[in-house]
Amino acid sequence: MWTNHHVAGFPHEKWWALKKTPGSIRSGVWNLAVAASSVFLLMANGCTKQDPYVPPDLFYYFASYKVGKNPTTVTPTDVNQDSFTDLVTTNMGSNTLSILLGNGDGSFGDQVELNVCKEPRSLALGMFNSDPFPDVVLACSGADEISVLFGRADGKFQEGTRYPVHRTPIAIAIDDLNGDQAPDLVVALRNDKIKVFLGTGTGEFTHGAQYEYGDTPTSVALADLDGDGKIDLAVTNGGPMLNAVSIWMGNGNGTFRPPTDYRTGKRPLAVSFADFNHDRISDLLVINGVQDSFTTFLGIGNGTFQPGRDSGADAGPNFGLARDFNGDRRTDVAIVNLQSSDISVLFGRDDGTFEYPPRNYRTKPGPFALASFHVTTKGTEEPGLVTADNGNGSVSIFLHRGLKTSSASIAPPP
Ligand SMILES: [Ca+2]
Ligand SMILES: [Ca+2]
Ligand SMILES: [Ca+2]
Ligand SMILES: [Ca+2]
Repeated sequence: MWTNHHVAGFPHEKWWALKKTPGSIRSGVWNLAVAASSVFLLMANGCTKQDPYVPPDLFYYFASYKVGKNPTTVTPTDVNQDSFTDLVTTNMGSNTLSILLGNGDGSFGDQVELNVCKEPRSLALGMFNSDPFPDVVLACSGADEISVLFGRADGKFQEGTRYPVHRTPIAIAIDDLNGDQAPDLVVALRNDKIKVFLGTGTGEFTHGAQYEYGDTPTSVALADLDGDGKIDLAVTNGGPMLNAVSIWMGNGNGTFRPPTDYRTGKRPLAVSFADFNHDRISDLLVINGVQDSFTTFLGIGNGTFQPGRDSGADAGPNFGLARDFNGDRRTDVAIVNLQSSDISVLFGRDDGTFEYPPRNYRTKPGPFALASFHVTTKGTEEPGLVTADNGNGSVSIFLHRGLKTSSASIAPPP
């Protein structure tokens, strides 16, 4: 059992202990990675000496903004359609959403805090009705329901219908599962169930299939993995019986075929899709909450995956995302580490492995979730990062220094 509140008291010494005693058992993944990169350097260099790998320093801390208590997610979107990116957080400890309207320069206005359902644990955005304002659906883990909110022109949300689920919804994802252009929902319930809701296109949902499977689902993601036009599903099962990511192939009508499990690290908490090896086939990024690792799975293209490869993060990784941060066209990852209170940025090698060491950025206490965002929705400037600081009731903005600087700093010597 674990909850999302117990983050403030985690020791910060863990990372230092790891550095001082590199032989400790907990740093196994790290040591492997260090050993592997040393071998790589030896092989690459022959007899010549080369400086150890230094990860580029791409981001800088910009500002923090107050939100509700114990934020668990942060989602960039343009709430009021003014072309500046805004932020929405779910605050489990205060049963609220916080909406921060963007100023278009990386700064945000003060939060507007809205009372919502009990313990909003996660959020998905979609266009549920016919107006141009993004709508929200919440997995309300304290109320055994999902709650729909409709976006409005003033940047607030109007409460829609709540739908009961049985029970403890923990994660939610949106896509059109049955091809009728109306967004549908997949909800992971902590008591080993996956529940589908089908959208009507007018903002309402009907109850769809429910599957009993797995062990303590923790996250869901939707994408078409085999290119048949039917949306497929990935679910992390964080319970000790499974420690796996389950892949469910979609039938295109709101139902899924029985899943295939792929072994992850211990207690997988978050799954997302990325392309780590540049072959245009979806790969998986899974963040593991125990033993400080994350796992990448390279996709084969038919909805199946190669066995996962573990890489090390800092202490207590909780959530991650994949992007090309340094502009070398290789997909990198950024991970928030709940216990060590930092972001780790790891630079990809185009094969699902990463350069070591990562570049770490200190955050406020207990960073729980992370998103990348553009300051405006139309601009082409470099993405910033935003963390939901669970232990601090804030979001924090990290801005990108810009690719010109970073590519100069990583250019080989003449
Ligand atoms: Ca649909
Ligand atoms: Ca498919
Ligand atoms: Ca790929
Ligand atoms: Ca890259």
